[in-house]
Amino acid sequence: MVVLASTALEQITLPVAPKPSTYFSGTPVINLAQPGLETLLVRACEEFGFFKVTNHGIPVELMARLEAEVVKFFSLPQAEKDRAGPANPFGYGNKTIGSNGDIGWVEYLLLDVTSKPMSHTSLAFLEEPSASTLRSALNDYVSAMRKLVREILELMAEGLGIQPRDILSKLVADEESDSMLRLNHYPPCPHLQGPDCSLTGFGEHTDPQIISVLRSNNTSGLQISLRDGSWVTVPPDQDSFFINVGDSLQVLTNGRFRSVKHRVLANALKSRVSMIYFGGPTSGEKLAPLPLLMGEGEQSLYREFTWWEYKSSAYRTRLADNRLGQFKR
Ligand code: GA4
Repeated sequence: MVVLASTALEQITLPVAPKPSTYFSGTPVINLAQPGLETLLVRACEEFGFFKVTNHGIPVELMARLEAEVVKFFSLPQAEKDRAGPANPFGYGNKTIGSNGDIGWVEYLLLDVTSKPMSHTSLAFLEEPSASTLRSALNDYVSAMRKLVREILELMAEGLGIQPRDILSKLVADEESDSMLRLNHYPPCPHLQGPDCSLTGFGEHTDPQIISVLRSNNTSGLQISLRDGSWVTVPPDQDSFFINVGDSLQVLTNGRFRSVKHRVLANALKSRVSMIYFGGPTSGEKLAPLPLLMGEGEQSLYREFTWWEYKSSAYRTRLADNRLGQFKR
């Protein structure tokens, strides 16, 4: 543990993590313009639960525009940002993650982007005229994310050989499908200049939803856990998206796809900005292994539960907890 005391009032103790490993060169890359990518996609979900998407057709200007708005927001005076908080779970949060004691070297905005247009359920500060450019960038970005997750889930169904093609994508395509956007800012952490430690920005966890789409600036920090339990650092790529298989997709595939454990380490010198779209189902959606994916005599690893049931139980856990454990048969 390291104690950071920036002022007498602000004292925080954060877990230290091993120094970031060298860059991992094995991240599967799925080129959306390449024919026959479905097989690679399925293999990536089985082996890593994680892959990078290139040739996605989303203009880099759209990503850069939201990033610039996000940087602008996090550059506001602390009192201004605090007006959008405390996150509960939506809103502005600073170092506190969730409500069960997790902390990290991060500040964030967590937004419920389920309804369209977004302003219906979002925070009051987003309604203010001063937030209009942020709101517009968010709306455009979220529309692009909705389309991308549908496309990826359709390719997954194709790769898995299950029909109809929208068997997975329809789960996130309903107007009421639970979707969130997380905008994270990991400030540089100069206390870290020592040789062999770094600070946890966002502790290890899996995402409860079906699928998550992450885009970050070119500052490293994201690590994923491989099957053998080792942690590797993913080289950042601001023009691509990184996809995580979430717990719900692990359940739907009866464990064939792996919900990837990941975390973020703070950087000593550069700030990291990431935006993550989480695609979940509607509250009442029943989650259980898809019968079409079950082999002869294959036992279901999980009991059936609704997304609401899973989400409410997830929100009572700590980041590193094994959330699916209690839903196993
Ligand atoms: C992890 C994935 C998403 O960031 C998130 C997180 C949520 C939160 O920040 O409020 C949780 C975390 C996430 C899982 C366990 C609980 C809830 C923090 C936490 C300790 C928005 C989500 O849906 O689940």
